[in-house]
Amino acid sequence: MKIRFIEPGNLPYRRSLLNYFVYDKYVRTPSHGLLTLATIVNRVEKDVLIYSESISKIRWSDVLDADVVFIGIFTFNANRGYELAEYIRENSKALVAIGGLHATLNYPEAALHCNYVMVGEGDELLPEFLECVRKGLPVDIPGVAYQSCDRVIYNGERPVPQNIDVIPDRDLLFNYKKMVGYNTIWPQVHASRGCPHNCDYCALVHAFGRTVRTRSPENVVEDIRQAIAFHDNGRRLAAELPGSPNAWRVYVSI
Ligand code: B12
Ligand code: SF4
Repeated sequence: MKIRFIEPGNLPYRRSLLNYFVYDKYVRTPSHGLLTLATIVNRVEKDVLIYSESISKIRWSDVLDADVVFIGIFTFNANRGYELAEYIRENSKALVAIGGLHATLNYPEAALHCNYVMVGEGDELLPEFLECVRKGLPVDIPGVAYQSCDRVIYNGERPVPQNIDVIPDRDLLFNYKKMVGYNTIWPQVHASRGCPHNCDYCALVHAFGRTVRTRSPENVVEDIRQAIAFHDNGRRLAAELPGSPNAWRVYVSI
């Protein structure tokens, strides 16, 4: 099957001199979640590629003949994600599935714009989902929601994955390698998921839970090593660190 992932862009909030440096214009760090999921899917499906609108334009001739298109949305890029999903549904035969934090928290809304909404973390859900599609079976598995007539059917939550030791294959993101020399693109490594706190305004614990799950130290160290190797195209991102012209700075989230 031909599988494409899309990270929708995030427009500047308002065009002005003050937001000249906002994300997507000058800070471009593509989704670690989609890179992780594409890496997992690529273990069983060979034709897998991600487009991030913060890195490149989407090559529509490539996307519109895909079998399945996965779109990941946060709240700040949800509208753009819905716009892309509708465009793909109108112009291709691809199954369109939307996932990510915003879709997880608002699956009835997301269901209006796609064939399937994927609720929660996709690491174990995506391979199961693709297995159903491959075999032509109904996708009635936990973590999936969809619109049927005027109702939204939701198959219920699935347990969060405990093994999150995945090193993302950064080559799966179209044009990423070409862009890494720009100092607005930071290497990202995520060492854990979940948060033990429960701040009122934060959506995260609803999606990832209040138990912190960690990757193994060896896996994180190897990821940092690969992140540096991938981003090291001769132009050192952290060359400005005092006293260490060849030092590296990697965004590690714990
Ligand atoms: C790293 C990070 C950044 C980085 C990179 C962002 C990026 N493009 O990914 C930077 C520093 C650039 C950044 C900036 C911003 N961020 Co930020 N960021 C994070 C952070 C710390 C980690 C995100 C992450 O990679 N998580 C780990 C991965 C594995 O999780 P994930 O992406 O959610 O993916 C998993 C699931 O959601 C699901 N999934 C995701 N997509 C899909 C798609 C399908 C089809 C399926 C099946 C599943 C699926 O499966 C994945 C694997 O399990 C989160 C907080 C957090 N801990 O999550 C905030 C967070 C995402 N940021 C947030 C915000 C608000 C912003 C900004 C708007 C801040 C601002 N005011 O400027 C900007 C937006 C910039 C932009 N265009 O991206 C909010 C979003 C809230 C919301 N409701 O959407 C968060 C959740 C923080 C918070 N607590 O509120 N951010
Ligand atoms: S991730 Fe959310 S719940 Fe956890 S400390 Fe930060 S704001 Fe609070």
